[in-house]
Amino acid sequence: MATSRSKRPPAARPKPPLRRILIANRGEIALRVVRACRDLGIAPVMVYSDADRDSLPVRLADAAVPIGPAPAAASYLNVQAILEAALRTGADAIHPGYGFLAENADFAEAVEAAGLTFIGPPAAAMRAVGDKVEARRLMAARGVPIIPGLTDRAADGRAIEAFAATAGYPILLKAAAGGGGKGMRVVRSAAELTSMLRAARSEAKASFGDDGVYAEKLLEGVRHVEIQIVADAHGDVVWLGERECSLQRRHQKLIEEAPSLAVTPALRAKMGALAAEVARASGYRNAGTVEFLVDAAGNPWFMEVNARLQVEHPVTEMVTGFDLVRAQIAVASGDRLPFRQAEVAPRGWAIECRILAEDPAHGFRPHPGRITAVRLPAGPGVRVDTALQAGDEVSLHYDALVAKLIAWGEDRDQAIRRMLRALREFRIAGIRTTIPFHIEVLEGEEFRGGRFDIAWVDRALPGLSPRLEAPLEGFETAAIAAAVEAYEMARRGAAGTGAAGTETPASSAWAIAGRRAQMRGRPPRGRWA
Ligand code: MV4
Repeated sequence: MATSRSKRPPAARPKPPLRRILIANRGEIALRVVRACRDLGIAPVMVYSDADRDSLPVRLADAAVPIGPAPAAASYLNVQAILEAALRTGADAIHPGYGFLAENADFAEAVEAAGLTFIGPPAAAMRAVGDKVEARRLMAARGVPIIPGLTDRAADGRAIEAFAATAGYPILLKAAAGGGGKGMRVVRSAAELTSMLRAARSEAKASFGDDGVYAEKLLEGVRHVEIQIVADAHGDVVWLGERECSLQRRHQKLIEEAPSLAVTPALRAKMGALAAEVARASGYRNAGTVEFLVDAAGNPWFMEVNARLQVEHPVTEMVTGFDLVRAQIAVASGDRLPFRQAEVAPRGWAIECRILAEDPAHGFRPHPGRITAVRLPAGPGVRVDTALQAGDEVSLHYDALVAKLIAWGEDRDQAIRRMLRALREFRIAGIRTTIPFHIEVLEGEEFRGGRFDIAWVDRALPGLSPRLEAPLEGFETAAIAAAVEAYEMARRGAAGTGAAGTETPASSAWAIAGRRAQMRGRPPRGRWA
């Protein structure tokens, strides 16, 4: 798809370059933006909650302003405190990261009203894609294939029943104001419709303050494939290829890769052109993602637009070589995009594993705690996006994402090998993480053969779980060694060998552990060391 300059808006007023950017976020994404600012000679300013005072992005920023207690509602969602911090520190722009206020059109508007630049899409574009029913109508009118279904909010069950009568069950009820899976209900027969509609409406109301619901045909055996786009204020839209995001659990993505095994060059060109059309139709600017479901026949179906930089943006950066945060800052400053469509030539393969503070051996239950030590992987083709430091507390106040591990290779096999190497080097002591899950998946035939869809993780987990038990922590190994030792000595003592308890035989568990540790020049720490 050629870059279109046909409907170029009036030349944007030249803006002065940005000198100070306030980062309204925390953790790895805040650090990612701090680093982009440094690379551009821009001063990063952080805001932080009481829980993040000693965090790495706060330490590395030029200035940092406390904005409230740990709960996000009182800090990272506190619009007034964030705007005041920006004005007080002389920032001229705000980068929202992802989550928190990133897709809040009222926040984007408030930032601009305060005379600051919002580094993200215009509020109007956010609103145009934020209502799923409006977005479906808009995209259908532009020839973008939408999933078969209603293009109006259902007033009652009748319109949905009429749709199901032609399309057939199962259907999927979705929240009009929704996204991300909240308020969704599968309906498998007419008999279920009334109760499912009631449930979808109340969940939509609770999640979005809007009980509007509509229906689509349920697509099964599909993959989630999304296209990265960047649009500037001069009418240019560039698409940067796809990301395969099917490996997820309860709408939390776990592994992403670029490119997707399910996308041929022809499908890529088609989806890229569709994504650029979605951007133009909604008046989009800045970085964004157009999500599609791709069915088994290779047809793309528009799902929704994510009006933000996404967690998984590094895989696109690794294969394209472009810095997406730099591109965001450039277009927010009014500059032209730093790359043209003809310069986008993805190379190799990139995979991202999301390292979460969750225990995959026990249903991915949250595993907060104090980080006692971190050993980061590195080496050829390995990137780690994390703000984690020894001493940090991983709390339940925020997202469970503690690190993103990204591996690049000339081909998918090399990327997988490098990822496995890096996963095995990685140590985060003090909490359980999803690292063992990633190792199991990447070693498996199904992932290697590309045989997965959006339901794969849920199907595969029962088979993976027994192999996910975390190796023992050092102190656990020591405790077991002590117990075995006590038992052996008691047994020898009872047998009348004499010296039990007064010396440590060379063959004792403690002695063996101690000698192994000496060989490595440090105290015994067990398998996790
Ligand atoms: C669907 C679908 C199947 N058919 N729509 C999930 C979140 C939101 N973005 C829409 N989602 C889905 N919409 C139709 N008509 C399946 C999903 C879906 C899904 C999509 C992508 C990645 C993971 C998913 C997990 C469950 C359901």
